[in-house]
Amino acid sequence: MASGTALIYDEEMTSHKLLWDDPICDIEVPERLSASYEQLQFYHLVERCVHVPAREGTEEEILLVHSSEHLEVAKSTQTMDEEELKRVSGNYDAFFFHPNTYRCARLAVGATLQLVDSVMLGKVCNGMALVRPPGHHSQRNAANGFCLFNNVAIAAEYAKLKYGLRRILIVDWDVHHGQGTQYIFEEDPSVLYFSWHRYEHQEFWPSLKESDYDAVGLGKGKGFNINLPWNKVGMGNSDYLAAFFHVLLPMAFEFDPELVLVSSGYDSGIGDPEGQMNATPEVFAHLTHLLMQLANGKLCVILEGGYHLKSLSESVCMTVKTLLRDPIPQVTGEMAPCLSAIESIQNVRAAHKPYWKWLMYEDTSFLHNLSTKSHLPKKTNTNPSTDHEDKITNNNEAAKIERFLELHMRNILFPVPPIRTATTQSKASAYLLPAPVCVVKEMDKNEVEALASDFYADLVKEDEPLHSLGSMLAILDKILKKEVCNGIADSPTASASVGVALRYSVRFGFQRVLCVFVGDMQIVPNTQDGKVLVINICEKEQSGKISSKHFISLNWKEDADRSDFFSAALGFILPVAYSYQPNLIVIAVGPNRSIGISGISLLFGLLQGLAESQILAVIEDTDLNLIQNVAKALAGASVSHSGAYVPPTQEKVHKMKILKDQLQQDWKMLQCSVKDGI
Ligand code: X5A
Ligand code: ZN
Repeated sequence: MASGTALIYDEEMTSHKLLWDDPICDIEVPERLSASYEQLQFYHLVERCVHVPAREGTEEEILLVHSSEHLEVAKSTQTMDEEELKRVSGNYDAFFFHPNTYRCARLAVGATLQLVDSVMLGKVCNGMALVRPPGHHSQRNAANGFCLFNNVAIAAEYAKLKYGLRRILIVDWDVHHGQGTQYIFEEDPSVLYFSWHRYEHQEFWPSLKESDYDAVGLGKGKGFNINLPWNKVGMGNSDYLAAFFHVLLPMAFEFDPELVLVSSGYDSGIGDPEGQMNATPEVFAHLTHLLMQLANGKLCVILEGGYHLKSLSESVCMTVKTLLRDPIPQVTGEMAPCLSAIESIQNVRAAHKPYWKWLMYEDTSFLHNLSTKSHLPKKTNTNPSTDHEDKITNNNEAAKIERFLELHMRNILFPVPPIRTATTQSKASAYLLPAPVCVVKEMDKNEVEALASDFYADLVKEDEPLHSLGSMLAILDKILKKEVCNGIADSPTASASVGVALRYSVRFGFQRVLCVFVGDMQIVPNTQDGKVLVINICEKEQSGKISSKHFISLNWKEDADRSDFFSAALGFILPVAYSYQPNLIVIAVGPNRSIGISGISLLFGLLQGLAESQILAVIEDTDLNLIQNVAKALAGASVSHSGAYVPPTQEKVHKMKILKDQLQQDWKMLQCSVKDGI
């Protein structure tokens, strides 16, 4: 199993620069690359990565995507004087040539392919390439939007050819539409292309009809092109996360890619003059983390845009830190997508309904951007947060960016516990648990009594209390002291142990503890004060325990081997959890589990994006396979789910909808349509 993160950077790519006045192109500066790299050095991230050298992409590789005419024009610019360069540049929409541009563009291609090779050959698990010029606007026969060769598109063709890959996902989180990439793969079902982009009803560059949500691909490629147009500026963390939960991730899990490439533009981040969006650097940690759950962790991140040097470089650092599997900082801001974002999400889901099984039973319908074309009548109880525009105009831009940086610095420098995963399962760990799992001693009778005797009496039967608490308390104590990040405790009575764990952590000072219980749960902890949110995943509705804001009963029974739980995990549990923003997560796996190991490990993987990855697992089952998989997921090893996922039945989709309708007022990240919420 590959581990490690590759970093590719070659200073020579800073030599490509604008030689004359051009107010459109003058933001694409060499400092974008050097500032990002220097910030990585500042946070000591460079030395933690595997250094991989760049190389020049070969002509043959460039021709995988581009015409020989295009290659020849590019090649011919090497010996041109300034006047000629200016003239050739003028043939394209927003591009400039420098005598070294051709060389840099070949290095950008080669760096990207080096990254793909490192990941595909198992030298590393994932990585990032810092390249210039960027690629995603570049087309078969044309430079465009600062891009000469389409680095990511070439990488996808290369991976198909060299490694025989049949399913590649390209996630384009740059704020511009990668129309070049769309054109290249429009008819290709082996490449799923997702792009969100500032669109403003076709007002924003490149102002194309085919950037809208109804461009779903052509011919055999129908359904494999996903456009999520943002029709307002000011989109933020919650809008981006909602797009992942309700559009990209379910499609990506159904698609089941063998490799994920990110067209990683940070002009979608706060402060960027092009994007005018509000997402903070932390959100890129979350997006990265979520994508790491796919393709067995094989994730290649390739730089595209990003023009606010500080925002860009901090976001690059968040991305690389996450690839290195550091804990994920909490996202800031109210967790509720805005109305315009929900409309876009609703429209793209409706457009894709014919092509994706997970959408088959969803009742999607087009909204056609009512609120943004003409204004929706405003009712008093607006469900989604109001649109961003008012907020933005009222806010002093500079003060806003100052605030984000201050919060961000606190976030990125937060202490990382010296040990990632702890367990008390010494016997199993000796030969079964993955290496980074550290074995700690259970608490003995006296220690348990000293710590918890005043609040377990009603939870634990007299003759067995210490047995069930020693392991859990030892791990929880280490998580609370930040000596470890997460851990697995075994307990013969999981519900009782969890009851004690919740009381203990609330008394310790945690304001929000998320407790996910898989299996039959005997004891419902007191959730009245909102300091605990329980999600109980079980086979049957338990009598008298109907869902309320802080106790959610999710009845879900899976087939033995094939998991349909991904749809509930992505479309329900994650949105609720992100809305709640827990400080600690307790996941209990009890008896009579209704979901399989694959679903459970997915849950552990996904939830690590929350609570700074502080998760306590309490496992009643002694199934070693289960324990091993949970340990792997907690230790940050990528878990293979390949082929395991199937779409949910109509009955389950229906049940989920009822629950969503009931809870979306409280947990706003659940919203993905506006027609009945407002
Ligand atoms: C890679 C990238 C933007 C081009 C903007 C032209 N290109 N107005 O972000
Ligand atoms: Zn861009």
